[in-house]
Amino acid sequence: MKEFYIMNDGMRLHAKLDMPEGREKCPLVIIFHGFTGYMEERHIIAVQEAVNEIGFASLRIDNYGHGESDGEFRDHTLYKWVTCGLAVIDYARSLDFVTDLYITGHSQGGLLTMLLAGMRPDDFKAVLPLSPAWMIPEKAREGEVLGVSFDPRHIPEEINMPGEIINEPRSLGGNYIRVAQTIHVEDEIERYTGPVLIVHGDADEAVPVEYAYKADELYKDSRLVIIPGDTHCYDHHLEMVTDAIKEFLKNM
Ligand code: FER
Repeated sequence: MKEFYIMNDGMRLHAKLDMPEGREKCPLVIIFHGFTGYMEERHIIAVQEAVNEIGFASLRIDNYGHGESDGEFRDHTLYKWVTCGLAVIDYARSLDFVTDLYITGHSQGGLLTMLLAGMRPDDFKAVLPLSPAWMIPEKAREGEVLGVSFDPRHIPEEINMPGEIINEPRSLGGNYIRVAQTIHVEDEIERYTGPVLIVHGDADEAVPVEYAYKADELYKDSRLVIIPGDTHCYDHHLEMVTDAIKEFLKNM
């Protein structure tokens, strides 16, 4: 494992590169965590280990305002995550050993995966949004984030996130909402016509599984794997998630 920082406009993004055994050249999977998450979460490590096991390198990232990267949680927005994501892709493309590039992300990281795929449709052999929280922009326009309601036309300076869905209560700046309101995920779905694997638990308490069905319908070339009875972070059948990822990647 190699631990380092990728720079984006003077800010440090904490990164870990894990290589599969005995490979000189191989594909690379970029892996993003979700809202309030970080690269050492159980389900993120499981994805990393799964792809390494089948001969793919992995690049885990703590995104802006999360984990050991620079920036405050309160100040993060989807635009900041997108520009950091673009810097990570530039870095990954500069690596000599990389044959093909893949991108995956969980929840808000899954939404990020969908946005980046639409922005750079030629860069990825496939994209793998895991329980993607792609309702965030739509909900922000309707006046809701993480179950907290507000007036979508008069956005508060600060939203206090309750500690039920995320690990601890946290405060989020109004710019998060302002930015989210401008994003139209359907446009980015339309711009990416390559292979997609969507994985989602049908007892997800944070992102309704209906969004997975809807994304699967809209993508031109997607596979949907539903994990029966499982939660947002796959508390019950994480191995079904990693099996689906391995199976999909091995067939690329
Ligand atoms: C929300 C529901 C889910 C939300 C964020 C999420 C900011 C993301 C969860 C995750 O990334 O794990 O309303 O609003």
